[in-house]
Amino acid sequence: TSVHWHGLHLPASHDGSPLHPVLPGKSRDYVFRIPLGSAGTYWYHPHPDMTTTEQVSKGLYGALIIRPAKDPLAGIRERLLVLSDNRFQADGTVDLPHHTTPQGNIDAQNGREGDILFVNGTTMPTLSLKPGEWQRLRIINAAAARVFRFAIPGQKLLHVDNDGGLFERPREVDELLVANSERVEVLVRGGEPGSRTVLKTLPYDRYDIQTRPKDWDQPRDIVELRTSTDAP
Ligand SMILES: [Cu+2]
Repeated sequence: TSVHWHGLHLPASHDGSPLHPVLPGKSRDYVFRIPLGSAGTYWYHPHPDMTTTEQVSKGLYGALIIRPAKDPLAGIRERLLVLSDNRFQADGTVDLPHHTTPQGNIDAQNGREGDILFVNGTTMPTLSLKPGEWQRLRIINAAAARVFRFAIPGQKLLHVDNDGGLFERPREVDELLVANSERVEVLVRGGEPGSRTVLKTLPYDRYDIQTRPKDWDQPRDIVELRTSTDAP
């Protein structure tokens, strides 16, 4: 295997590329200095030749947050959402068909996509906010191939960071396209006491026409945002 530090600027020999595998039974130390100005949301995952999909789909990855000495958004509650998808066989094992099988061939053409969407290893979690409270969502697209198109119906997203670095000023958007491995940070706000909204992903057609999944054009729910009845 190897550990690739996705998005960080560091010496290539310590970036866990397929050229620097750690062989079975061996170990290695990754040594690097993180340059100033790197504050942001990143992730790490294995990157060995040919077996990256298998290792990542079995859960070998995680988030990496680099904090600045002085954060302009300090004081805003933070949430980390690591998004992925996966597919399982009837016995519960991860479905990783060989590329010579029909499904394996589709995976090879489109990129492997799963029908179950995970957030931090669980499905459809609930985040609670206070009425009017802002929260900062650090979102990592750790799916192998899925492209998310985030939207909260009836609400704008305040896009503040992309791939490790706050913008000079926030961008107000109705939806946000986030490709695989991309990281975004958005601010969301609690609504009326007791109200509920859902962060969804809207359809995004990136498929070969012959192998488009049949439900590709359906929006999917990702996270429930529930506003408490507490005082703001
Ligand atoms: Cu990567």
